[in-house]
Amino acid sequence: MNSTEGPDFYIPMSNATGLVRSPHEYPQYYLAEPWVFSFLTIYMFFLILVGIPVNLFTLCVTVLHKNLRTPIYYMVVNMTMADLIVIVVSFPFTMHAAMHGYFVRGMVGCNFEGFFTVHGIQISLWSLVVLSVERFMVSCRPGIDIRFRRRFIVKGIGFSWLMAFSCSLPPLFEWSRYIPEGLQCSCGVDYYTLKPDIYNESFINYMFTVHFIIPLTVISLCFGRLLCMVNNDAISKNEQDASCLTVLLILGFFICWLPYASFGWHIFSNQGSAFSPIAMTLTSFFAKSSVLFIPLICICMDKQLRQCMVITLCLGKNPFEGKVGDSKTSDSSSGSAAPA
Ligand SMILES: *C/C=C(C)/C=C\C=C(C)\C=C\C1=C(C)CCCC1(C)C
Ligand SMILES: *[C@@H]1O[C@H](CO)[C@@H](O)[C@H](O)[C@H]1NC(C)=O
Ligand SMILES: *[C@@H]1O[C@H](CO)[C@@H](O)[C@H](O)[C@H]1NC(C)=O
Repeated sequence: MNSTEGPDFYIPMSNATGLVRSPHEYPQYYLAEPWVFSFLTIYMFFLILVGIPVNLFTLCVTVLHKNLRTPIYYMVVNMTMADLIVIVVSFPFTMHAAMHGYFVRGMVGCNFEGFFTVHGIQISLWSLVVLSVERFMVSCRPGIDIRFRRRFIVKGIGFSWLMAFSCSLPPLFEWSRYIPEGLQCSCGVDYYTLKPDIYNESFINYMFTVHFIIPLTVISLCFGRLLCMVNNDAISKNEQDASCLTVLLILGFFICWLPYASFGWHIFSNQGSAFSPIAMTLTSFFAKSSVLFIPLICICMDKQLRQCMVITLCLGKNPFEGKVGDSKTSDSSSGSAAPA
């Protein structure tokens, strides 16, 4: 046996030594040294501390500037909102658990943490799908009506929430389940057991097909077209920049999530084999850093958004003097929206 199973946990360590304890009741310091848990606590604290202001600032600037009312920035609003939900609602649970070395809040906390993490991340993933399709349409018909594109994106936002719910809700209703993973201080879905009574196998297959392979395929089909739009002088500079930003957001997302997704799939398809709990936790906590990459990519790579940020930070005065078309929209009220 490579593992110890309980009714609501699966620990990747044999209980031959008699050390293994339920992660809902006892610290898991036999899985890793206490300093590893301290490190995870500090890391989560860092993500919360940086993630909230950076996402909030990006969200406020994007909402406040009228010249940012183009489809891609609608999606930026949707994705930063999803990030904020994950950071504010689910990260404090993870940090608290890492601080104590086990899931202090029991199954309720685990469900809460798992649900909001999966939900938020799925919103970002499906937003990127909708965005890729929208970019693809623009590349086919550059003159396409902006009102049509806006309606498409608004429907796409609704679609992203719907798809996210269809991935995050089932484990709460006994189609699979949320379960502590790795060092037992964060929760993911159950890759570890087949559990026929909760149809676990079918859920994991469904999740990886519908919520990973299909979005990945759609994005890949559009990706070549997106790359062609970057630096293509046949289309307007703004559309080139939007495609460039989309490409970077897609790369950021998959860099964050591919290690975790492949590890999860590996565990699922090799039921019962030994794996390192620390490696599992590393990929999962690395994936959590994806809440930072959307605003950071926007700030570092998108000139238009960065200029609007500077205007907001300068309390509405435009230091570029006319380089950004619509500076009237950034009156003094937008300055007060910037966090101190
Ligand atoms: C820290 C908590 C984590 C990483 C919780 C769980 C995450 C999942 C069950 C993720 C599933 C997936 C998503 C959201 C998007 C990429 C593919 C995926 C199926 C691995
Ligand atoms: C592991 O073994 C010890 C000693 O036999 C026992 O007290 C403990 O409950 C076991 N752990 C689990 C999770 O079953
Ligand atoms: C334990 O893990 C090893 C290596 O991953 C594997 O070969 C073995 O079959 C596993 N044992 C059980 C009982 O699954």
